[in-house]
Amino acid sequence: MKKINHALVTGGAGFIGSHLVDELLENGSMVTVVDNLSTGHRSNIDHLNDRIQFVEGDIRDAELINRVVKGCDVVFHQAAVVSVAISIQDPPHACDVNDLGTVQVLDAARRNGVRRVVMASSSAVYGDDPCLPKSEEMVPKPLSPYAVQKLTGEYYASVFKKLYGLETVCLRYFNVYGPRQDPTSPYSGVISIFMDMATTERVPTIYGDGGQTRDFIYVKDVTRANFLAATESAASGKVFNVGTGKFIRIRDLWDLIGKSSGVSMDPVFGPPRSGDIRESVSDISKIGKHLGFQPQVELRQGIKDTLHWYRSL
Ligand code: UD2
Repeated sequence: MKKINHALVTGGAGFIGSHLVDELLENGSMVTVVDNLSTGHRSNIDHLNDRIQFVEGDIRDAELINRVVKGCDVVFHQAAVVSVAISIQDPPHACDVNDLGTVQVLDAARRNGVRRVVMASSSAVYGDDPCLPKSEEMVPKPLSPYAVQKLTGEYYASVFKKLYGLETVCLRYFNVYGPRQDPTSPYSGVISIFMDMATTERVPTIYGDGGQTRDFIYVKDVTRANFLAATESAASGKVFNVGTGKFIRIRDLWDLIGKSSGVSMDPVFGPPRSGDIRESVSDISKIGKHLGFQPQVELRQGIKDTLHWYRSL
């Protein structure tokens, strides 16, 4: 297990990135954050102002990214256009950020002696494959520009390892939730939207019959997976699912959030969202075997903690 001396977190003012910064500081690392604040918020890292170096800037800016990566031994690449819907509305923009941006980050890393890059990938690469649970050996079937871009990032990671000896690890996140997830866009994570509805006593909409399943993982478990991916030697060159291996139906999720928040409201059912995936659950045996990772936060507990945060806003 290697220590992380100085980490660069791209997208470190975002939902997952900012929790990762918290985790790195708790583990005694120095941290630099680069974020263009397009979807991230300064408020996510305000509490760390005097403990990190924050650089407002874009990962596509080669001069900037080469400058900020200097002296870092690990890069956590979280910055991206994270919305599948936006990638469908504007594929060139999403491609520019998600692919060119990723190549700039990888290139800056290999030019400046970074030991390892840990990349945020997505369960989106599996598409709607009916085989369950989704395991890393399955042939990817991307269904959106976003999924293609995340898969392309994985291929670049593998090529940079082979060509330049840069250690890379790709983490395929399933549905991540927790404090700081922004509920304000219609494409925000469903847990953040349902929490917002529950705490303001508004009726949520369930798209379709609510029988679709998701594997929800608490953000702190995701940051721990990132930490292990950066420090365990067995991780280098590999792709891992980051999920819980458990699933819940969306209509049961609303019941759970309603119960936890003490509201009892029937949801409205709307038409299914186009391109919605029906079943999603991860196989986490690979990350368990190679990194010793096991999720620690049960959905019920994670929802309680997240609700506590939404109520404090
Ligand atoms: C997740 C990721 C996305 C991509 C994708 C890959 C999030 C926020 N998004 O999309 O980035 O990786 O997985 O497959 O993690 N729903 C409702 N009512 C609402 C909002 C959502 O019923 O108000 C449903 C929605 O139709 C879907 C489920 O809840 O069936 C989850 O939706 P989501 O947007 O949280 O995440 P998902 O799985 O579509």
